[in-house]
Amino acid sequence: MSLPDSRGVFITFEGGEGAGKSTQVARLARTLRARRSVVTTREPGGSPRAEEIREALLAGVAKPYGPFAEALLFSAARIDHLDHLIRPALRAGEIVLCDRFMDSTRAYQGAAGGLDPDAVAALERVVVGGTRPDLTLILDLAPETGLARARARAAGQGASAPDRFEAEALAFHARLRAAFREIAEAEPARCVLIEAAGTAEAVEAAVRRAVAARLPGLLAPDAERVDAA
Ligand code: T5A
Repeated sequence: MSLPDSRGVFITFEGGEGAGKSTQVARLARTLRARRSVVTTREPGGSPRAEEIREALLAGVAKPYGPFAEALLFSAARIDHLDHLIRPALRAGEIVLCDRFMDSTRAYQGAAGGLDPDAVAALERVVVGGTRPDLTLILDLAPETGLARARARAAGQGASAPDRFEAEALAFHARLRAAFREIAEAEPARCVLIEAAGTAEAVEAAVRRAVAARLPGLLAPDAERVDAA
């Protein structure tokens, strides 16, 4: 369900570490910008105050307090992000492409972190309310591959240590993948599972197909083709 006064379109990208979400947000934004005004954003973060909370979360500041405290901090960031960026952009009729959103809390703090699903659902109800994504693209990839991609990128950027969640054991990442797949299965009207093991171009083509099929007003069917750029 979208905001009652929303004229925009809200698309979220989800998946495990290094699945290619940021890459695909940028590629879809480039395609859509030819037609409509697009805002790209991310969670945690997306607004100045939420970006401050992001730093603390990824540094592991909340980890000792457990998954409920972490979920509360992700929620605090989400409230600010929704109020200051997402809802205003949707009201202005823009397309909002968001790298992670509420499904990451379900998967990371809930399914993989062990937080009671009722607590996750209650938080979602009060924090997200009616601002549900119109479409969620879940990039599905073996965690070993995603973590290797994330590590290679970090090495290229001179970063040495993995962040709070990259540092979790492989079993945690396997639970994450299963959780995202379950979300896609449980909410087929909102979610599309995208096979993310192929090249960035192949994944982009799958993303375009999903957008053209689910939101036909945004992308003409022939826009599924990825231009050789
Ligand atoms: N979190 C977040 C929670 O626990 N709860 C929550 O509620 C929320 C919102 C955010 C962390 O916070 C957690 C989840 C995360 O652990 P982050 O740094 O934003 O931290 O982490 P990620 O969202 O996982 O972002 P990553 O950048 O690690 O992954 P992406 O965006 O999925 O991947 P991307 O596009 O940056 O690609 C990674 C590398 O692979 C290459 C790219 O060039 C890049 O080098 N690549 C490919 N290589 C081969 N083939 C392809 N198809 C490729 N696509 C991209």
